[in-house]
Order: sequence, then C-alpha cells, then structure tokens
Amino acid sequence: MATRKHSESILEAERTKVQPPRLYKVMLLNDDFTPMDFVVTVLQRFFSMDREQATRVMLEVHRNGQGVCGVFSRDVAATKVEQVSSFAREHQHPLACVMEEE
Ligand code: TYC
Repeated sequence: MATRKHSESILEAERTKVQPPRLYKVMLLNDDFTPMDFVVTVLQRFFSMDREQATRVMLEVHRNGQGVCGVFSRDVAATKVEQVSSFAREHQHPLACVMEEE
C-alpha cells in the first residue's frame, strides 16, 4: 500500500511538473509626436523608475526605435500595456506599448 501510494505520487509529480512562468517584455515604441517628457512620466508612473533611469530608457527608445520597460508575468505585462495605452490615449498621444514573450 505504502509502495503503491509512493509510486503513484512519483507518477503524479512527473505528469504535473511545475514549469517556470513564461515571461514577457513590455516595450515602448518610438514615434515622432509623443513628447519626451510624457514618456519619462509614463516610465516613472507605471514602471517605478526614477527620473534618471526613465530618461535613459526614453532616449534609448527615441534613438533605437524601441526599448524594454520591464519583464513581467503575462497578466502583469498585459495590465501594464493596457494602462500605458489608455493613459496615452487620454492625453491624445500616439505612444505605442506592446508585450513580447522573452
Ligand atoms: N521621438 C519622440 C520625440 O522626439 C520621443 C519619444 C520617445 C516618443 C520614446 C515615443 O516611446 C517613445 N518627441
């Protein structure tokens, strides 16, 4: 009995092996119209960056076309994308925020 129970639990463990959560990068895309200061504010407000780090990331996006704001689980990444997109829309800026599996 004990043996059977033991071997069953091994099989169960094999079948349901815990996978590490998939991670998603949240990225900002460059455009010609969103003010630099607005992007810095977004990075501070939604990604908890200080002004210096936010400025560095904003300039990277401005120069390279895109940049990573952070890496999150799928739900958190989707929420960030929604919050940033709706904040940009509210302020009538075309700022694009997307997520991409790592
Ligand atoms: N390119 C914009 C400008 O010159 C600034 C900008 C930076 C816009 C990053 C979007 O994700 C962005 N005003």
